[in-house]
Amino acid sequence: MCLCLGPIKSGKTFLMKRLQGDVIDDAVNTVPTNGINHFTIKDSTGKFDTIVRDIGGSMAPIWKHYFDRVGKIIYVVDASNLCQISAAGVLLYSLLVEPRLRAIKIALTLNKMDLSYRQMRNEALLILQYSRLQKEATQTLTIFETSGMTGEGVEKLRNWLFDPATLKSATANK
Ligand SMILES: Nc1nc2c(ncn2[C@@H]2O[C@H](COP(=O)(O)OP(=O)(O)OP(=O)(O)O)[C@@H](O)[C@H]2O)c(=O)[nH]1
Ligand SMILES: [Mg+2]
Repeated sequence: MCLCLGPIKSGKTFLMKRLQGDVIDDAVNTVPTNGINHFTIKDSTGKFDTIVRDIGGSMAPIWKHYFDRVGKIIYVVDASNLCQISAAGVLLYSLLVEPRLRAIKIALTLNKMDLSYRQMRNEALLILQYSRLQKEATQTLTIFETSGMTGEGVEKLRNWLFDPATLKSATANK
């Protein structure tokens, strides 16, 4: 099972809609997720699919109830929200120290990269205290730069989700 987590309004639901292949236009508006969305994501050939559970940022205090049998987490950070990035790092740290998540793969996703006032990758990683997190992490972290709005980085994220080297551990835990 794969979870999609991150602070409120970081763009999780929007990004999952994009990954699922929903039509994104001006009419697509997301509402804050006060619960869980399930998205069916297909691989690039369209032959295989997997379910991603998108849990609202407002539910962070109870994310831990959904950690059993998790193999992967897509952790979404809003790179345009300077005030939120360091809090996102603290929240990520709380996942890294969770015993049930010790051996998982994490896609650290710097999102909303279409916005001109976003933080650049290196600055965002600095604010997240990434090098410190990485030293302590037992998990494998991979960094992505994405935009649910333009679709940037979305195919790379899809390939990570279906990477044969990591898929086995994720499906074994399904
Ligand atoms: N410019 C830009 N805006 C985005 C992007 N992704 C999401 N947004 C906007 O950010 C807002 C929040 O997006 P959501 O996908 O609902 O955020 P969320 O992380 O699911 O929020 P919660 O469900 O509250 O945890 C919406 O108004 C989106 O239109 C993006 O890549 N670029
Ligand atoms: Mg949401």
